[in-house]
Amino acid sequence: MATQDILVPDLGDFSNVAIIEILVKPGDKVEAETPLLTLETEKATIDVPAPVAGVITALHVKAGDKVSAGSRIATIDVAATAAAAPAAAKPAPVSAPPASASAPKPAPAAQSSLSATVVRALPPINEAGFSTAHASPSVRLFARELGVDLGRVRGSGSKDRITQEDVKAFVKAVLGGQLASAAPALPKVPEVDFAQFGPVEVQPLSRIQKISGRRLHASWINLPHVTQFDSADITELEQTRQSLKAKAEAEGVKLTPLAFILRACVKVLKEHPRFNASLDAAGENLVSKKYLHLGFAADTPNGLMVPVIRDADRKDVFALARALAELSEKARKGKLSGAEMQGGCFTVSSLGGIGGTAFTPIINAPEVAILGVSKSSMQPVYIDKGFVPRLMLPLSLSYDHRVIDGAEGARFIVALAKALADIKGLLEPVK
Ligand code: CAO
Repeated sequence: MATQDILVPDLGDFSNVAIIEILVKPGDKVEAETPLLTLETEKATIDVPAPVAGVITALHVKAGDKVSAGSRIATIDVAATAAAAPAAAKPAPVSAPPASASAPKPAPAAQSSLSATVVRALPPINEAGFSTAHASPSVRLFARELGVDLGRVRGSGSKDRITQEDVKAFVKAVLGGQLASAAPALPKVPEVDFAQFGPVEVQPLSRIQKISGRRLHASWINLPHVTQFDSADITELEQTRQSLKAKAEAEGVKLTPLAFILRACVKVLKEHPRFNASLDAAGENLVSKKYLHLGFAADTPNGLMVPVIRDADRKDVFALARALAELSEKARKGKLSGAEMQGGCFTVSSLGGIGGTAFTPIINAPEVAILGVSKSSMQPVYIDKGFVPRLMLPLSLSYDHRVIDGAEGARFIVALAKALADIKGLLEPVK
């Protein structure tokens, strides 16, 4: 047995870098350049490949450990021809190769029939989505070999990183019929050279617009949306809000209608727990959440953001108003942390401060429903054989029809309108 140690190669400016995935185990036979583990720097993920062929006899690190150039990561029993000096692995390219360089290679003639079946069954690779997917070079290579579009794979690693297991699970789901397979690609919008019709100016979308655009599009094409409309009588709510406004302001809180709307959502979500759930990746199980974090759409100079109010069910209207103000201020200043935008169960998008009578909000998937709120207005309402002026708030509830039936959607919005009309209930102390 001729063993040699494998060391972390020169990592340029990086040191003390976390290992996020170990790709081999003792006893594995590896070729030179087989990825052994994946490191994550602040800027990218890097695979450390085997410098020589052989059999891994020991691993000296585990996922989560931090390493620098020269750290011993594994011992390998090298093939007889290999050099016996300690081997420093050569890092794989730090970032994904550009789309053009990574175009799929023609399938070798000897490719197994399984791979060929997989490639035929899978949806075509969308290069834009593939290149921006969060995955290490080895996972990218693996996905390329199988013809998997990484843009469609949901990552289970830290920061939603896609692992090799996620790619395998995706392939299994497609082959098992749980996910859409090689359905025809979406028809393309015609490409037009606008300059031929008059002067134009090209401005890049902001990073946030690109991210939210991709998510909205994913939701729009993957979730069967239904939007249910209703309106709530908020006459008493508004009178009470006006009477409490000064007191709230003295405590530094701006009491807007949205705080009451969020409180009403909490009450109704508790009575309709199916709305506080998500489908799992395979679309086979409903994951019910035993917590209640509410997202709300905020219009910011950089684009649409959705801050999340944690444990909204433990907050009264004043605490909700305070959280709304703090998070929307942070959103506008671009100071929201990642954690402040994660974990939402249900989202409210309020355009009531601007105007409009109704709109059809897009669900913030994988949530299953979203409430759109438009501008309240005085309306003649027929009560006790006569028309009376009431302040009516238009509501639009979009839901995922795979999870919510139409009757359930209607029950939810009716219950919400009832909760909004009951100001005493909204101001009850939080249990
Ligand atoms: N009907 C009538 N008036 C309303 C109202 C409604 N439904 N909702 C709010 N208003 C009023 C408020 O009472 C306030 O007036 P006063 O100062 O007289 O009380 C005014 O409109 C402005 O409210 P606001 O916008 O400061 O506060 P808010 O709590 O209603 O909303 C926030 C906060 C962050 C949700 C909001 O500023 C925002 O960004 N909305 C846009 C959301 C969005 O873009 N959604 C679309 C997403 S999909 O593309």
